[in-house]
Parts: sequence; structure tokens; C-alpha cells
Amino acid sequence: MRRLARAWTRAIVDLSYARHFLDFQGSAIPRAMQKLQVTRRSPDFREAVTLRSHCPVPLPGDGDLLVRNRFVGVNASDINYSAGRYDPSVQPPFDIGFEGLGEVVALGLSASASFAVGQSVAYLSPGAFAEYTVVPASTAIPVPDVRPEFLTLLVSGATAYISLQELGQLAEGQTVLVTAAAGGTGQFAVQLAKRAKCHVIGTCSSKDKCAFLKTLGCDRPINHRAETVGDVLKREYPAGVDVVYESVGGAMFDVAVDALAPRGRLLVIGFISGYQSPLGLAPVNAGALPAKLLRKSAGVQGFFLNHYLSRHREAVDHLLQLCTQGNLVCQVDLGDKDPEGRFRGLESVFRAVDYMYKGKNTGKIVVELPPCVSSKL
Ligand code: NAP
Ligand code: X1H
Repeated sequence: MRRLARAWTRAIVDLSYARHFLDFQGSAIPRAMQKLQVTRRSPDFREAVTLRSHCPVPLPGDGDLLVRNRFVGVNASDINYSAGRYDPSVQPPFDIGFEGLGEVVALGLSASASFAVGQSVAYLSPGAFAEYTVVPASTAIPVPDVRPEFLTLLVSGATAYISLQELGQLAEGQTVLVTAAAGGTGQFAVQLAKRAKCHVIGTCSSKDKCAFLKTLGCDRPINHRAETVGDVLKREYPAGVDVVYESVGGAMFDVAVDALAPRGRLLVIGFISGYQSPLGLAPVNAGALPAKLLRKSAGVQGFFLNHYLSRHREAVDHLLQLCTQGNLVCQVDLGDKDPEGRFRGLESVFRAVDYMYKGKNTGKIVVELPPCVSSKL
């Protein structure tokens, strides 16, 4: 395999100018591919993003891998990215998609010291909504195979793991509230808090999601369509909650602040209810927040995964181990319950984003990119 990788590496070096090269089994890597690109900045994903065909397949540099994506992860913040909120100075067109999972189909010479053609890798890197993505070998994570479960760990799992470890100060017997608990990242916050021997309350929007939360060990699922979250918390948890993993924002954020116990911690993981405001930018409602926190010596702490990338590899390795040992549920939602069926192909990313914002998903939304028929890989 290593010899073949070297031969392939040489092929890239020799033929790169011709923009036509062969994979190690002799089948052609196409010269052109499809990818999604932000062509106009907007938090309306369909308005912002265009499916482009006939884009050149990128060439890996010396330390890079060329990955053929088999699964790509959909994240709530794809619409913050399409709105240009990550870097307002970047002008469209720009690539989109935070994470992918697939096979190495080509690699540069120094990358071949640690990776080989045919190997399965997962990665966190901009531009994943494409058939092929160039990934620096230094950030690629080897995985046992291309199961979509592994993709759930890159953004969703790592966010829960790192934020709770860095900021949650979880201890046995504490009470933890997780909002959007049956979603991509919420499912991991629930399980990690249970592993820390905490009592876990989780909010979600349906009976089926409550049943899923029960299977994760969640002690008190709350269907916010059937029960008023604030009332349940006041009635059943009069002493308050010690930690909140909060990602919904708006009224839910206020309910969570009011529910904090003395010395409680509220981790602001996101505020999905505000991402699509017609006014564009939607700041957290900070109304009477400072006074409320001061009265309890409670803290509100922001968390953005990109600021903790130095912890990312360790987090994913730890979660991968739990997952392969069968000690972590990595629920994937491939859209099988959507009326139009499974999310297959880049064109279905649009439908997958709508599905998330309708609150339909249980677990992490993943889009499958079926292998193209001409490839032998
Ligand atoms: P997800 O939880 O898989 O899906 C979002 C869930 O939020 C939906 O299933 C739905 O759950 C609820 N929801 C959807 N639209 C809503 C709306 N308009 N108002 C209120 N609730 C709504 O998504 P995710 O990608 O894992 O992200 C979840 C949250 O974590 C987001 O706020 C995201 O920005 C945040 N996040 C932050 C970081 C970071 O670095 N800080 C990293 C990853 C994710 P129910 O219907 O069951 O309530
Ligand atoms: C440099 O640090 C950041 C942090 C957050 C740059 C951009 C953002 C951002 O766009 C985000 C974001 C990113 C990830 C995530 O999971 C949730 C959120 S919420 C958000 C944001 C939304 C609306 C705004 O007006 C500002 C930020």
C-alpha cells in the first residue's frame, strides 16, 4: 500500500500541470466535481448557497491529503457561515461545510509518511460540502472505516466534551440542564453529564425525542411543546440547576438563567432561535442578565469550538474510543424520516438544513455522498 501511495504521489507531482491524474487502482479521479459555494451572504441557506458543477478537483500539496467525501456533517452554524458571520471580511464566492468523512484518494509526498491511499479519515476543515476536499495531513483523523457515526464526534461530540470539561466543572450529584438535548451536540452533553454521575434534564420538541433521551439515560426529558420548561424546573427543581448547556437562546436562555442554582454555570453554546432573525444579526438578549448573575454568583460563559482547537484531537480520540467500545451512542439522522427520503448528494444539504430548522432531527444530521460509479475505490 505504501509503495502504491508513493507511486501515486509521483503521479501527482508529474501530472499536476496536466490536471489529469490517475488513482492508485488505475481508475480516473475526475477532473471536475460538484461543490456547494456561498455566492451571496445570507442566513437563508437556500438564498446564500449555490450547487456548482464543473469545479476543478483540488490538488493536494506536499503535506496534504485529497479526500473523497462519503459523509458530510450539517451544523446549525452553517447558516452563520453562509451569512458571513465567521469572517465578515471574506467576499463570496467561498466554500462551505465544516466537516467530512471519506477515503484518501491521493496525497503529497510528506503526507505519505503517515497516511495511505484508501485509508478512511475524518476531518474538520472548511469546504467539506464538496465531492473532494484537500485536508492537511496534520489535522486529518484516521478512523476505522467510513461509518457516519464517527462524523458526529468532530464538531458535535467535541463541543460537548471540551466545553463541559473546560467550563462545566461537573461533579457527582449535580444537576445539569441540556437544551436541544436530542440534537447533534445535545446528545453528547447528556451522555457526558451522565458519565460524570450528574442528574440530567433535557429539552426537546417531541415524544419520540423524549423516548430517545430516555435511552441515553436522561433523567427528565421535557417536551417543550407539551410542557412549559420554566414551570417544570420551578416545580421539580426548586433548588435550581448547577450547569446549563444552552444552545437555543431567546426565551429558553431566560428560563435557563432563572433556573440557575447559586454558583451555577450557564454555558452559551449557541442560540439557534436567533440565527435566522430577519434583521440578520441577532445578539443574545442580555436584558437583566448581569443583575441576575450577580445575585447568585452564577456565571455565563461563551464557548466556540474554534477557540479550543488545541484540545480537539484529544477530545475526538477519547470519544472515538468510547464509540468503538460501544460506550457512547452517536445517533445519526440521515433523513430517512423526511418525506423526500434520505439525504443523498450535495443537493440534499439544502433539505437537511431546513429539516434541522424545523426541529425534525434526532441526533446529528449527516448527508451521504454516494461514491461515483466510475471509481473503483
Ligand atoms: P441540532 O441540535 O442537531 O439541531 C438543532 C435543534 O435545535 C433542532 O433539532 C431543534 O431541537 C432545535 N431548533 C431548531 N430550530 C430552532 C429554532 N428556530 N428555535 C428553537 N429551537 C430550534 O444542531 P447542532 O448543529 O448540534 O447545533 C445545536 C446548537 O449547538 C446550535 O445552537 C449550535 O450553534 C450550537 N453549537 C455550538 C458550537 C460551538 O462551538 N459553540 C458547536 C456546535 C454546535 P428541538 O426541536 O428538539 O428543540
Ligand atoms: C470569532 O468567533 C466567532 C464566534 C462565533 C465568529 C463567528 C461566530 C458565529 O458566527 C456564531 C456561531 C458559530 C458557531 C456556533 O455553533 C454558533 C454560533 S452563533 C454565531 C453568531 C450568530 C449571530 C451573530 O450575530 C454573531 C455570532
